[in-house]
Amino acid sequence: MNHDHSHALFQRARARLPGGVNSPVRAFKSVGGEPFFVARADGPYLYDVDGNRYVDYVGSWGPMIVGHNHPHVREAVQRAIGDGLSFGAPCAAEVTMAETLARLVPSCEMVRMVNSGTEATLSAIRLARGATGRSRIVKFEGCYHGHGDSFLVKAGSGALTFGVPTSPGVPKALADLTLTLPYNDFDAASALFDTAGGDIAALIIEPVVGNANCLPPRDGYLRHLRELCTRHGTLLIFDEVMTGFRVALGGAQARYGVTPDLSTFGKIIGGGMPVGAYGGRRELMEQVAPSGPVYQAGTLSGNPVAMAAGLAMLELVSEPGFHARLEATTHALCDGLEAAAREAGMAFTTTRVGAMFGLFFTTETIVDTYAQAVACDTAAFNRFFHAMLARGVFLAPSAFEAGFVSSAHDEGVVDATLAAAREAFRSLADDHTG
Ligand code: KE4
Repeated sequence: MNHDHSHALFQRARARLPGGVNSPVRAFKSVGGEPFFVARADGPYLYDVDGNRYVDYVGSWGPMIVGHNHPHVREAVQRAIGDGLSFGAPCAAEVTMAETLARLVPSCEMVRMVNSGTEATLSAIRLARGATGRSRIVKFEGCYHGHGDSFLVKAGSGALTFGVPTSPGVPKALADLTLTLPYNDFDAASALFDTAGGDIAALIIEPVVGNANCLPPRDGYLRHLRELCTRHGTLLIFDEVMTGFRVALGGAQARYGVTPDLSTFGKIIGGGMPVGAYGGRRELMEQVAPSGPVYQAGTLSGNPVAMAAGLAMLELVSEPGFHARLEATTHALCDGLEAAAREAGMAFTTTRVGAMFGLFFTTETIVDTYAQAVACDTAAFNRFFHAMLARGVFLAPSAFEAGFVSSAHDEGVVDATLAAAREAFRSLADDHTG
């Protein structure tokens, strides 16, 4: 594959953008090499500036669940653009979005639109602290909730990838208010609440972890956290920025039957445009300005073009059987990858929840803890990443990210992916045997 134009662009980018990117995980720092620059995207494919085509399993990190450039989304945006880009005043589309989210996620009687997942989670935490009068929060090692100061403590995603789970610049006084727990550890959660439960404003969790690779919750774990929070007056926050509308139409809370007090969203609800949201019970949300004292605002919140994109995508994901078909695609992909690895004699396994999945180079058959994820052979993953990229398949450029399928990933696309994987695993095995 030729990458001359991407290389030239990356040289220019590094002169004016930190690391040459506008978001760290795009830089390929953990997998090595240089990122390709995208010229356009369509269906399951990305096309780079050198004319190379890739099957895309990143999907803009989750939003592109109906594939790129879907006509229903594109036409909705084109219509909205014709009426103007931004008003700074209420418009009907943001009311329709709020009503749609409340209908699809019944725990969200009210919502507030923001412009990113980060804004959604930091706003939800501020609301929880304001509503409870408490300051401490609990998060989980390896979970990533955006780059808000309170969350950059043992964080996942890029923070974990680059080995800086607790970022410089976060005052110790603030970091000390963030308590961390190991994911899927029932006893550790009980012990923490026994000692500090009365001081904890909120527990925020990715109900399915997607930022330390993909780690599903153990049976009963989310319910255990729900019971602990209820008992101690702590607000349970499901960060569904990634899982929302992906692991089920109603998100992880619908899939696992556990109702949080607050939920955060992003990605899919923007249809590819910058959107986030947080929501919950009316008596909580009415404490947000201007109906209540907890301040939060945003120039472009509820932007009419972004609302049009998100509403069009939510219409598509609401079609009967959408998530069942996507889950079947995920299983076909992951079963095929495991079979290809076995044929090549590689120690490899996968996790899959709805339309998201995780790839692990490990002898473990079940991976559902942060410790297991970080113990995997990341060097092998990095070699696999490049072996697949060279064969036209773009996986998440980090061993600590989840993968995503879309409704555009049809049987032919999955078969082509698995053909590339059989070659890639064989090349790894050949390298391994020297
Ligand atoms: P944004 O601020 O990036 O829109 O959302 C932050 C966020 C919050 N919560 C969860 C569960 C998330 O996964 C994210 C962002 N996800 C990463 C992917 N691991 C975004 C990719 C990036 O940082 O470039």
